Amino acid sequence: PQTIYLKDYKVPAFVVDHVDLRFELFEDGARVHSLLNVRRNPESDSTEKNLELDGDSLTLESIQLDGRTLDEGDYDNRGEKLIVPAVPDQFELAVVTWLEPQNNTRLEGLYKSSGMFCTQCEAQGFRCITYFPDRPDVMARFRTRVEADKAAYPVLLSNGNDVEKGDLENGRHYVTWEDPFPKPSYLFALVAGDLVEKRDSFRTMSGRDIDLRMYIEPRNAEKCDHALDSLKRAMRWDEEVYGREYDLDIFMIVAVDDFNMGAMENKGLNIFNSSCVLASQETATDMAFQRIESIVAHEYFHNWSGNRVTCRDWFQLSLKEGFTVFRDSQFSSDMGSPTVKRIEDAAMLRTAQFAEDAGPMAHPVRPESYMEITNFYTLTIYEKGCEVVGMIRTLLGDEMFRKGSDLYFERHDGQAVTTDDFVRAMEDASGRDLTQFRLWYEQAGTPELTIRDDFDQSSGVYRLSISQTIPDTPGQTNKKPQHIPFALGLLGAGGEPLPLTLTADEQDAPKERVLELTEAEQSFEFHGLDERPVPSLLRHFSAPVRVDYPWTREQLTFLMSNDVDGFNRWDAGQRLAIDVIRSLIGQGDSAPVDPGLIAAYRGLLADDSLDQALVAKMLQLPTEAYLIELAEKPEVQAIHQARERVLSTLANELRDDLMACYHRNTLSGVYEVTPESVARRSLRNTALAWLLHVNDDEARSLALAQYADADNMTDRMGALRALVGSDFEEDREATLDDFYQRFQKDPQVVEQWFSVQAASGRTGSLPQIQQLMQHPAFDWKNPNKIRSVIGAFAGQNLPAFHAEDGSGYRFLSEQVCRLDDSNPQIAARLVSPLTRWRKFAPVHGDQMKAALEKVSQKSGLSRDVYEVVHKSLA
Ligand code: DPP
Ligand code: ZN
Repeated sequence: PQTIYLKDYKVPAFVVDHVDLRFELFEDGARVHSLLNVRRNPESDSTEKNLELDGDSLTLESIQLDGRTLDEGDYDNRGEKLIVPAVPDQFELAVVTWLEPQNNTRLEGLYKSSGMFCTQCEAQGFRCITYFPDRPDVMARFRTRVEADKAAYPVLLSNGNDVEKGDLENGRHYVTWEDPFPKPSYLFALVAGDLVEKRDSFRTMSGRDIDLRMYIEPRNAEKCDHALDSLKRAMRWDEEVYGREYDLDIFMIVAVDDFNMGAMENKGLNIFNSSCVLASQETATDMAFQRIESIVAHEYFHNWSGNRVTCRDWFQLSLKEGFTVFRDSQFSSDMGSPTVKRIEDAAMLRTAQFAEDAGPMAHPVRPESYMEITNFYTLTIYEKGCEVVGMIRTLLGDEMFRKGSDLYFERHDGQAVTTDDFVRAMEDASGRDLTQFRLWYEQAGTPELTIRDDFDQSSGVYRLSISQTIPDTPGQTNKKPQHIPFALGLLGAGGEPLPLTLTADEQDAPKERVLELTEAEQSFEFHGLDERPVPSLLRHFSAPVRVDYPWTREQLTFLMSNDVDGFNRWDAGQRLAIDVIRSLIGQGDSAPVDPGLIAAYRGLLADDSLDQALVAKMLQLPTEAYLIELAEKPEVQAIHQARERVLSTLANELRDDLMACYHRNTLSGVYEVTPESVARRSLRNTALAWLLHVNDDEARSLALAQYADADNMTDRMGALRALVGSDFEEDREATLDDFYQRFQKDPQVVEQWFSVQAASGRTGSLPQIQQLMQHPAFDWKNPNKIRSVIGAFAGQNLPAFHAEDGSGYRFLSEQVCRLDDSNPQIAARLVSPLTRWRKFAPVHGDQMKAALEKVSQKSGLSRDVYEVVHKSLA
């Protein structure tokens, strides 16, 4: 496969002003008639005479230029390009292609999902539909006529407004859609199916009434309210916080079961993976409710950050994704608990994005090259990209940041632009120089801050010395220091926040500051202190960096209960637990657990006056994945055992406190997804899980009762998960059976049933996984089923996946090879746990590498998997 470089970017030689599409949909295939209005691009100085179009897996039926049919000798149709030589400066090109959506297992382009037709065109799916300059900087107006059998496909949708409809011969009908906004082909969408429509409406800030429509299969009719409510909240929020109003008269959401990603922001016609949009109290957990709210908002926000202003090329993907993730996390934060949202985002980033940034696929937020763009829909582009936007806001302040985003939207509306254009708008609006800050887009790798301090009693000066380094990553060495906003506070012995006085004569200094790190080594002095303070470093996780500071356990315990920054209270608890777990690695099953940790957790459990949402987060022990990420040459079983030792000790020692916590947080009344009730359910279910982890008999009865009586999925799943984590084998099996019987008709719940088993050590051994894959509900063609069994096993059931006989690795490589032929995009995601073989101790690493080599030897390997495997072995 070929590598594509950012430095080779050229503006397109031709532009397309208008696209007229006609889809004839049949059971054995689809015929696509496309009519393109093409003209030479005045902004290009290219003298290129030939028109180059992209095409993938298409059968070309005919091609006409200005009405003249071209013969095979008149054009060149090789591989993934169709070249029409010596075209005029302006012309019409009519192309007819034939495709087989019913056999499309890649789920890119036009395909079928439970009987309906749907599309996925980002990043390069449109070329699987017709020949087209399939690149985001070619923006055209689309008119789309969809024709299909009326009984089987009563609903026919595409982007924009429906402008015409009618009946055809042979029981067929058609609807024509027109999208007034020029858009790149990746935002094209089409849906045809037997769907139920749910309607709602929204009045915009300028008083326009927007028709909101959700299309679902009839069995899902009762699972739309949450998405529609979330959508309305997002629409209102984007008006209030960013001044962005919706621009079409209709906004549509469609749910499909077979989908490679979470959702897609097609103009006016968002298509969602069912698992990211459908919810009811009985079938979706609190986490799912929150995830749906944020994904619905994310896709909606793309209408401005992505669609109205789009990307010039795919190297700029974070322009829309980083910014839109930032916007959706601000939104979630405003809808719920800001501290909890920050904790969740930071935990994910530190566990998974830091790992990516330290691995063979590490790449900058704006990559320089790729082989297969779908491999770059990564945590770095999305989550680190979001952090980068967040740091700009921290540096500029809220008001300037809003001015910057207004300028960005105004200046670039209708354009395809770069991350640099985004930064420039922020600079121009605020007057700040972000030259050095741009390195965040250019350099891969996670900056590491080493922080040391000293206190001079006689002068009352406390000095912090901070040095930053950025590790080498593939293709990048000797990196320059980055511009890092570093928020901090200092605490006195009684826990009181102290003023941060930077010069001896400063009056009324603030109690929190954002220091700006720009050099490899810097130091800061704080004056007027009577005693050595306890530093609260990198508050709110103000930059995506690692911090090395020699905290003592006493300091961490102190910060856990005294810091005014909720995020750092949580972080101190995590660091304390990590320190204790690490010290137990390899120490056997009777090594004592630091009583300080037990006391700290007891304090958390007992204090009902604390923000319960924060307590719920603080009670979660650091995950195995994060402990592995932090370790050098980790041995997974040893880490697992040390963590288990701490978990069991806490559960045994705190038994009565956990019981009290369980009962105190039993809710009565109607189910609602507020931060308070989510926290209470989370606390209660954590307490239950811990108690069952040590096979507490009373907890077992509580779990069985909770399972049977639950009126919502969070509690039902909480009880099931706790039983699955216990040694009560009969209860576990009986409850799993009951759960399946109850919900077998609901694919989204069956996926949860798969993953709770695949992720657990007691139900997810390799033979059990293989058995789950034989289950009638498992489906090789459905990405959600693959993720919920194979993905959950390799990503969450770490002791089983990392079994020292290498069986987990071999299993994964076999599944990747099998999937590579049918769905390369999912195969390339699935292989990722193996790619970090260099990080692990040889007991793991050697066999992980062997498993990767096995994949690399498969014949006809897809470009997607090839890129990941070869970069990992390089
Ligand atoms: N652009 C899509 C998104 O919203 C891709 N999944 O992230
Ligand atoms: Zn997105």
